[in-house]
Amino acid sequence: MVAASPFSMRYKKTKAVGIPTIDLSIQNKSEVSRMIVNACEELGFFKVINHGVPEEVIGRMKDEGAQFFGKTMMEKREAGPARPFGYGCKNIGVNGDMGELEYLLLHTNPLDISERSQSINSNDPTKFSCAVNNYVDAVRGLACEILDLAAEGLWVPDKFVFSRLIRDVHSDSVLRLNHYPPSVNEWDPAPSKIGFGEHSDPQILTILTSNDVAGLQICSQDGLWVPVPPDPTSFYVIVGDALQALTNGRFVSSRHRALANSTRQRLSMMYFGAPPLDSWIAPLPEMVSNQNPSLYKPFTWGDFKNAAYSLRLGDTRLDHFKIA
Ligand code: GA4
Repeated sequence: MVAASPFSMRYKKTKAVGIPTIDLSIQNKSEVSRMIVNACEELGFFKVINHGVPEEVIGRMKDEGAQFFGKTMMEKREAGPARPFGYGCKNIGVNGDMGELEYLLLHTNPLDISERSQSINSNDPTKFSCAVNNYVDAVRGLACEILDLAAEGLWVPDKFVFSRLIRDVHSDSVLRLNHYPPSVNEWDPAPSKIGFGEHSDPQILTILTSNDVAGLQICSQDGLWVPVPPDPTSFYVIVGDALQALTNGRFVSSRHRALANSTRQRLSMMYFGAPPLDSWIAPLPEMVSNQNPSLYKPFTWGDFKNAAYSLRLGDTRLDHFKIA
């Protein structure tokens, strides 16, 4: 008899919920802004198509990722432990969270990338750093475009109020490549394993893509898990905690998780757009009124990040910054 997975008892039901798809090539920009605002308010999660990120830029980054994860464990460990940046296997963060995955965490600062490239692709470090820098430039541009449209849709007079934070040269943005090895085979149809546990992203905005293997799920408003169909040509956009705070709770940071239950390996790539460590995050004055008083105390991104790392992956860390 096959023993029940320790995780299977904790599963909530899954549900077919429509994930908004937003076509960024639509000429009517106020319509696009409106759709982005709706998606950020309802689910904090949506898909963008016709996003303008060149296929080769995505392809080169995926190839570098696949090449890295195909190395021996000893070679991968040369990239250094992911504390905070480098190669990680199963351990997530520093407080005992675990998942069925291995990953590469990189700061997006070009100097950090070029220093680390040597140990990640010693045959051709420049090829690796070029792939990462081009990818980061492209997805940062996409994140900024989405944030500017969101600001317009919210009727905030300063259109660049969000994107400025992640465009800053001192931005604390991060790139993450996750590799979920195949976890089941036809003779062992084991119950789903948690690849990366339920959580929200602490940053402003996440831009995610993957290969064509399923696994990502998002939590709907009524607490049901919604499977996200993989789409290697599109990007999924995830509202982070910092954007929820900046919009005084009008946008919701989306809780999500990844299952590792496929016969095929899953590779996903996430850009997490974050402000500089000393940037202040507080609800925008335009989002606050007598009817909607400020929900959060002002905090610096550095304070918030420290709180995130002192808590568990699944904790709702914004609660610690709520005004009582
Ligand atoms: C979730 C989003 C990003 O993957 C990440 C993660 C980070 C890590 O893996 O080191 C954290 C997690 C993430 C949130 C809470 C803390 C920090 C693990 C963890 C338990 C890189 C990030 O910035 O926050």
